[in-house]
Amino acid sequence: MSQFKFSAGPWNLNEGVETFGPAVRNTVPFEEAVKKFKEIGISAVQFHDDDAVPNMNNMTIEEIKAEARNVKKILDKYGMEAEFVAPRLWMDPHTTDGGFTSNSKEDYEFAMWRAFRSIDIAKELGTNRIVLWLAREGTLCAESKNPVEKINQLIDSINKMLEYDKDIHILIESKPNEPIDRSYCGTIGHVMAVSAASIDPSRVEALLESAHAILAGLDPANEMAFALAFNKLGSVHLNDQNGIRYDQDKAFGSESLRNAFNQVKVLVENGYGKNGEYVGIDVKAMRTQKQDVGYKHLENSIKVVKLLEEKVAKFDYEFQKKCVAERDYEALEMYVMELLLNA
Ligand code: 3MF
Ligand code: MG
Repeated sequence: MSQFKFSAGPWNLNEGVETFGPAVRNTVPFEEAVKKFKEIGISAVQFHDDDAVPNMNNMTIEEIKAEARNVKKILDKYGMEAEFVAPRLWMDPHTTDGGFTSNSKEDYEFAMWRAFRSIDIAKELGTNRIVLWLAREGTLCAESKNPVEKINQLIDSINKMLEYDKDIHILIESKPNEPIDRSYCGTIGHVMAVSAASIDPSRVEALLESAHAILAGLDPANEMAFALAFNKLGSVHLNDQNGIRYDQDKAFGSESLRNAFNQVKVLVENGYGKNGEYVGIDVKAMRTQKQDVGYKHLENSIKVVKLLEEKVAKFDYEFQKKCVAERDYEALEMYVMELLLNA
């Protein structure tokens, strides 16, 4: 049992493509993925705009909406929800230099078109959450963009989305780098500042992914706490990461169990999920994994969340208070280690 609702995206059943090698697994057809998600305890699907409506660039708004309604039927068939829609602004030739911060007017307009269409798709899928992972909003060459101008352009783009639909909430997924060198929205602090500068801060929230915090050299639980302190943690992407290197999206808790424990602890203690927030699992299967077991990373991550919820339920807050009163943090730390080790 878990107190949380879980979500995942079709990309989490990845084919194993990476920089130095091609796909090693077949693409799982959408309906099959939805079925599998349901079977392993996931209750909502995360979407990129073109996961829901492939070839959307060549379609009219009405055609896009109609296609989204077909996807909604598949979700309904399995009693699944849509958590969010995220414009995929990193694959298309129009977004080679970013979208909202592109130097090209035409490419900027394309990015806004995709952002508005993502809102249309979200409404059809029955969600008011839009996620912006600002993949290429930043630079590969520092001198190529005026950073102050571009950050204001980004805020302006978010305002246009807020104006386009009065009901949508925008969740910014911070990440410091990859695929670009320097991102304009690298941490939850950046997201909170952008939110505060927007025309409706109550509708601009944060999505914290564990691996992204680690890539920024920060502690994921602490990043979640920062957003929670402002009542703005709209979603999380749980996973793990072996230090500051390429984005690994490993199974949750597989590298740092104590960090994972503290992420679950901060979510439980702050009633995360009470307003319908999902615990997203954004993990990639290892490239070595064979086709038929290409979903275990998801199943294992959910299992780890549940086991850690049990550990949190056992956490002895009286003992913690005593350690704090005596300022014996060594004792508290050892207690946590023994709790996690079942010692
Ligand atoms: C990249 C990510 C992305 C986002 C997704 C939804 C492909 O590091 O984490 O996954 O989560 O685009 O915003
Ligand atoms: Mg993510």
